[in-house]
Amino acid sequence: MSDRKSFATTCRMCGTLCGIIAHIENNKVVEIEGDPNHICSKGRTCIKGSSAVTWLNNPDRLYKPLKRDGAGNFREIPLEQAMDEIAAKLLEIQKKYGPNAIGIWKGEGIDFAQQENLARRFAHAVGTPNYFSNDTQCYASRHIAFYLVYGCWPLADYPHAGLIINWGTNAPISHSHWMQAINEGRERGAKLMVVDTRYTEIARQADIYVQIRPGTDGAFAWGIIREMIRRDIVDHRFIDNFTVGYDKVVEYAQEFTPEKVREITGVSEETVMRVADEIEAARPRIASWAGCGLEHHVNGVNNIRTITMIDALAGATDRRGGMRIPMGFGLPELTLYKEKPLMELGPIGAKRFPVLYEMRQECHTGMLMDQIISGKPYPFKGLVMTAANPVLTNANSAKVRKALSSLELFAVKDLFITETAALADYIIPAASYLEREEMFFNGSLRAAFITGKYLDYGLQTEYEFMKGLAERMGAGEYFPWKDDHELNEWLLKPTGYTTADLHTAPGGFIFGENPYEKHEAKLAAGETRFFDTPTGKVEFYSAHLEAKHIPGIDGLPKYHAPHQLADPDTEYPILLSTGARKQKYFHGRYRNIPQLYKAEPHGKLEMHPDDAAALGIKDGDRVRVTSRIGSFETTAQVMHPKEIFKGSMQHTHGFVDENVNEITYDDVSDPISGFPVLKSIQVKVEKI
Ligand SMILES: Nc1nc2c(c(=O)[nH]1)N[C@H]1C(S)=C(S)[C@@H](COP(=O)(O)OP(=O)(O)OC[C@H]3O[C@@H](n4cnc5c(=O)[nH]c(N)nc54)[C@H](O)[C@@H]3O)O[C@H]1N2
Ligand SMILES: Nc1nc2c(c(=O)[nH]1)N[C@H]1C(S)=C(S)[C@@H](COP(=O)(O)OP(=O)(O)OC[C@H]3O[C@@H](n4cnc5c(=O)[nH]c(N)nc54)[C@H](O)[C@@H]3O)O[C@H]1N2
Ligand code: SF4
Ligand SMILES: [Mo]
Repeated sequence: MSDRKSFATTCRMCGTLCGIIAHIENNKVVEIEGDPNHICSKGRTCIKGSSAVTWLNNPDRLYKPLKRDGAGNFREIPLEQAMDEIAAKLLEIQKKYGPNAIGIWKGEGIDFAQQENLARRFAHAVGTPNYFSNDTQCYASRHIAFYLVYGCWPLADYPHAGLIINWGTNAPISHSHWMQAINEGRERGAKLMVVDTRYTEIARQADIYVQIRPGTDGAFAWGIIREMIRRDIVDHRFIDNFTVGYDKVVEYAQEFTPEKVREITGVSEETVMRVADEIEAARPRIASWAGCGLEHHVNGVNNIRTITMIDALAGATDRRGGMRIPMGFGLPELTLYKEKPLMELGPIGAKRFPVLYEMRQECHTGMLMDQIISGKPYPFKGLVMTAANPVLTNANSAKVRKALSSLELFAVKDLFITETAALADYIIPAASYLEREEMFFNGSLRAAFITGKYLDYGLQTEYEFMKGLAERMGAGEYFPWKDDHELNEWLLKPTGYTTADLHTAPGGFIFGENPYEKHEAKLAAGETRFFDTPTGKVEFYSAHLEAKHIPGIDGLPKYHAPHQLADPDTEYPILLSTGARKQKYFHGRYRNIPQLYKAEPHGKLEMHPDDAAALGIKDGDRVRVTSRIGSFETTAQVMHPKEIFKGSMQHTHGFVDENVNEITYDDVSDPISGFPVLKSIQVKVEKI
């Protein structure tokens, strides 16, 4: 007899957090559909969301901990024994090499909110500052850019916008439910402008599509700013009362004449004028979003700072239809950076990338690999990793494999034996997102979302895993809550709400209103600080950043040509962009969902027909791609001339047989964020 039960919850097959209804029979998920009551996704899902049924019931899923034996084979061992042995080994390493010789790394599989903060808490609880995550290749660069300018990350108010600008992002594929809000705005008359090096799914829908030379968005943005100043279509009231550095902006922008912009970016003079026309018509209702297409360049942070300055100059900041300033929820701090900062223990990367550490408290995953191998400046020997697969996702896969294989202890928590888990000493099976209660918060909509433990296979949640290790390592006092549920009640306590309240509206529990123009209210109340930056104002110019004395970086986000243009390597004449998202996959994930894998089993090298012809390559030919880091083989996909910027190619990551990270550099990075240049790798391509 069927005992079918249905629960409204949040999809975690990617980070977009759509609302789903999970239908469960006999402790098994049998169907997933969209939750029409979810305030953002409104009933829509994507193919990954519904394919979770196949993924979560996959016969390869792990239910028993595994330990590698002397011969290199994995054998099942009891959970308690695995936890005891991992904790004992971590303690032994700390005793032998120092407390900072261990660390924890969380990946995109559990990104954000409490799961991320739990990993941070765990590190500091057991006495090491070494917390790592996928965010040294994702998001942190944008976070730094927006926080430098606004002290927060303002969110696009698409439904009320007059002009929507998307830079280096492809929402229909990467954040499909955001299209609801974009379309809502467009139905009300908003224009859509897309800036991308490739003619993407969203570019095909745009009113204005700007094809730009990779890594030059900053120059284009300065050209737009120059034209805004020339036409005097900036918001002087906002600028005078709420910003610093405008005079410097006016002076520097003069360099970026339309002719110069065309030379640098390949974007015509007419396009700059057309964009200024649209800004003039729509201001202040300008809502923009920067994707990871901008952050994976050597000048990423400054390019993002520049494009977001357009919004502020147009007066869009915290205006209806512009860029909403999010509000907090007053939750208690789960991390221990205040109680136990542990700076004296040298968080890895904090010296070389001080802004990354100061603004994100991220240790640097690329530098970790070097440190494991070299033992310098201090030995690093034990790593706990959860929800990540860096063998496929970090730059320079060969180095990642070498480093992770040489650890004295490498413990991985995952649902599957991934390419990375295969290198581990221990693998602990992970509970999935339908097997734990967790919360998500949207500060722009002031809404919270809650999930529940709707399946139970006796598997440890992330919280139970970290609590279990911390207790065995003598740091149990930092994990006093019995389980995720108790932890969530503690987190909610100051808000006056309980998890039961949130469960009344799993598709979005509204805490209250997030009013527009909060800076105006502050001014009216006589306050002098309006934004959470060092000056309390929107900072076009950051004295704080300038004082870091990073070579080549001053307070204004000046445009610097990316390395491939400033100092081109003639041996590797083609510019390879990597990692454009595929609808079916999520980074290294979901090739084990047969119906998705069958449709797209292999990665392909997208190229312009002229570049293909010059290399004697035809569509479908096998090719070898080589950079100074390594090489890999794949299949050529010759595009329509409009589809990709001539001279550049693109290959998505996450494919085992065509692993593009075999050739990505781990040693060229944005000097502010430390991000590797995953969108600008110099390569050569030959037909095999
Ligand atoms: N289906 C699916 N969805 C995902 C993911 C996934 O793996 N699969 N990953 C998730 C994660 S973790 C993230 S961070 C997000 C990322 O989401 P997005 O930021 O939307 O990333 P992409 O869809 O790859 O789009 C990046 C675009 O930038 C373009 N680009 C490259 N270089 C430049 C440049 O110099 N200038 C400009 N203007 N454009 C450039 C590329 O051509 C590409 O179209 O996606 C998330 N969503
Ligand atoms: N060349 C190139 N490389 C890139 C990028 C690029 O654009 N170009 N993009 C980068 C970006 S933006 C990102 S975010 C990173 C992502 O890189 P990773 O952090 O490595 O992300 P995934 O490949 O999604 O791996 C997530 C793992 O978590 C597991 N998992 C899923 N749910 C759970 C859970 O609940 N608990 C646990 N313990 N495990 C779980 C999955 O099985 C999977 O193995 O990749 C980066 N890599
Ligand atoms: S976009 Fe797809 S995978 Fe991502 S949360 Fe929504 S339904 Fe899930
Ligand atoms: Mo990401």
